[in-house]
Amino acid sequence: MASTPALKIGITCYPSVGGSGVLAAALGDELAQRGHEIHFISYGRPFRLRPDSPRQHFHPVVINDYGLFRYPDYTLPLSVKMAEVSRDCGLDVIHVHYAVPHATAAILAQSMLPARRRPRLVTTLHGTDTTLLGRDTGYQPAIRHALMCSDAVTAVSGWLAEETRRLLDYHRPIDVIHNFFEARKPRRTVAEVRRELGLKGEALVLHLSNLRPVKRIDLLLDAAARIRPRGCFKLVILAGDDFTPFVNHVRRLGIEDRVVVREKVNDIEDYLQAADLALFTSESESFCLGILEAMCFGCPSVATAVGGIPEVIENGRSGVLVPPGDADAIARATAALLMDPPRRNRLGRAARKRAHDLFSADVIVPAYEALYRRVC
Ligand code: GMT
Repeated sequence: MASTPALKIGITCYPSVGGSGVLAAALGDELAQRGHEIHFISYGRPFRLRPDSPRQHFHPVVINDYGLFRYPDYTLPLSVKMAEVSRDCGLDVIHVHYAVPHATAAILAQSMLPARRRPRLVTTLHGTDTTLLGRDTGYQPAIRHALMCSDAVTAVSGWLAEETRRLLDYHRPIDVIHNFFEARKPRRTVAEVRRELGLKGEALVLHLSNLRPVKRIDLLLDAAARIRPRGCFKLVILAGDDFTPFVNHVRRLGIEDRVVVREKVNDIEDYLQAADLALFTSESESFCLGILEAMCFGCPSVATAVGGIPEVIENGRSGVLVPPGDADAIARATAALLMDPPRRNRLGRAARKRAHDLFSADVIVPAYEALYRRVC
């Protein structure tokens, strides 16, 4: 239990498969374990939220698709639910993950409440809310306004904080609070997982992501096709979305026998524990939770040196950074690590230690608690 008084915290996030939702659900879980009362407010239950968690509540937002509207609206019903939960449960803070439209809805919710019942607003920027929408003139002024009205703004990497200052012309303080990951116990053994994947002596190269264009799955596959010796590995893709759009690319490259895909996996720990190496080819990434998830299992990554990734991996110590967009360089770096198990183990050990020292719940969650106390 928390030594200082417990807080009542509303959390709004995208509940579907995605790093910001994973982080928000894990944060809610950790805060609840530390004695705080957590209220998730969203259109769906965060997918990693345990059904039996004490002090964690889920308030669904109902979206009505009125015939008059060409596009269903989420922001208004979200703001109404935020105001309702704030009033009924006496929230101290609403913490929104991903600015659009959550921060705007929270500002509206605040203005619906009498001043003394208004919760404080903490907005956490996760990535494309700055890097993509922050460049869009149809969104930029609204995002900037939402940040100006927040009681605190956080970013998941120093790089993202800098990008936010640059793209949104936002010059108030931004707290950099990196992501964390606490692994659950795998359900199956490594041998069982390898059997399920049809692995014999090959190394398991893992990629996990939501497959969005910034993840450059085309480059991932191109690089996989160039790894030599060809038969030394299998690329296992844990896809947070439908892999069908990439099937033809796999065929064209002739690597059907090298690629195994599992869609919408819940027990990622089963695969993480079995991975020898993780591979990420993103063109932009504010943090890359997948790298951290692998690190927690002593699995080093080969990843493109973009965005906040160099804050997660120290090149040559806890993983390997490669130039973005270069399939040959990615293939060479991956092959070199696959051929050198002692180096792989060394990097893996350093990766696990770094994950524990810098990106564990015990380090990160108190930073959020301190922030809540500051704004309250
Ligand atoms: O910003 C996004 O594209 C969505 C977001 C998500 O919900 O998955 O991903 C971002 O947040 C993650 C959690 O903080 C980070 O690990 C990802 O690096 C980041 N994605 C990008 O920056 C592209």
